[in-house]
Amino acid sequence: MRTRITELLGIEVPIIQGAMARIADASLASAVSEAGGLGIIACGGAPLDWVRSQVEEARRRTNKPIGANVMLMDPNAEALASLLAELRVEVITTGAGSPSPFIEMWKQAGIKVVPVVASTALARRMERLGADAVVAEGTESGGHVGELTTMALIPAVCEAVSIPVIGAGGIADGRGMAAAFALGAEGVQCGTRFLTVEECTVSEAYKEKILHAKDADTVVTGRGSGHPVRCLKNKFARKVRRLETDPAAADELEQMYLGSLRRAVEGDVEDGTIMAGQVAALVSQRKTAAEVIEHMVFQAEGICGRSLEQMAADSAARSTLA
Ligand code: TUI
Repeated sequence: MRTRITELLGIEVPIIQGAMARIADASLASAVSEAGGLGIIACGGAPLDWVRSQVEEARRRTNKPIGANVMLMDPNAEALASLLAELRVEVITTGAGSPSPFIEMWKQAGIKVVPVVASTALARRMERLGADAVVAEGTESGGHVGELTTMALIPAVCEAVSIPVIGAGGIADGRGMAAAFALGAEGVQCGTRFLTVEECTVSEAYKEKILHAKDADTVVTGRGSGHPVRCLKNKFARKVRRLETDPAAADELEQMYLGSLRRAVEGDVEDGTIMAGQVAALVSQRKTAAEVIEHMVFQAEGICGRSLEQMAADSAARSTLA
């Protein structure tokens, strides 16, 4: 299957794995890449030597392109940006901020730069600074979220820029993929769908929570603090939401967040932050990364009637005419 995204990134199917901080390591990323998509090593919150070792491990496991993600609120972002330029991963995605200071360096290193955006303003700025594509991520996604829904954001970003757009947020199967392509995307990014795959090393307890989640089981915490995070409802999220109504509890909340993702990832799913998108409710089977990818493309092509590839070609033509 070819779209501007597969050609740009040197992959076989236009599906990229969302970066999931403390979760997406060489095991998951290499499995997704080996299956023809683009696997991404999530560097958020990780020490530099861990990042180096995971990129090296992914290289041992696959010869296909590998991506890495820089979470821009990470205090280590600058050092990480340089390390990734040195390691020459094929693709860098970014989140939770603007990667403006690093784009030039990454381009110089021959790396494809794909910022995740939650607004047309950032998408436009990224195109101007030389980004190769953008991920338009709606608020249905897990983790740090923007305000706009995927349904509103994808077409708005497609109209705002000429570089190809990857849709994200609320996409976990071929129905979501077909919808994203209908809105103008030429690729999709899925995070939550890959949480429960065999090659994902997150704790069994975390996987079980995703597998049993229902549609109304996610909540956004931290809206008041400027760091809105979508996660599954649990004891921890309920306590956070209670304290958020008390302005005097701001410091206590800050303390509570520290280490809360790590706790959930390691298995403490009552007293930690289980980041997940709204589509957790659609994820009820474990599968392998390759099975997820194969089924998604099969289902999306079944729905489209005409091929996804044609829809993407139409989107590409529209954007170059604009
Ligand atoms: O970044 C994400 N999702 C994430 S990052 C993350 S790690 C984390 N850990 C603990 C607390 C908080 C986060 C978990 N999930 N998605 C991409 C994304 N970026 N969504 C929204 C944005 C975004 C929002 C505002 C990007 C830029 C922005 O403003 C930048 C500007 O300068 O306009």
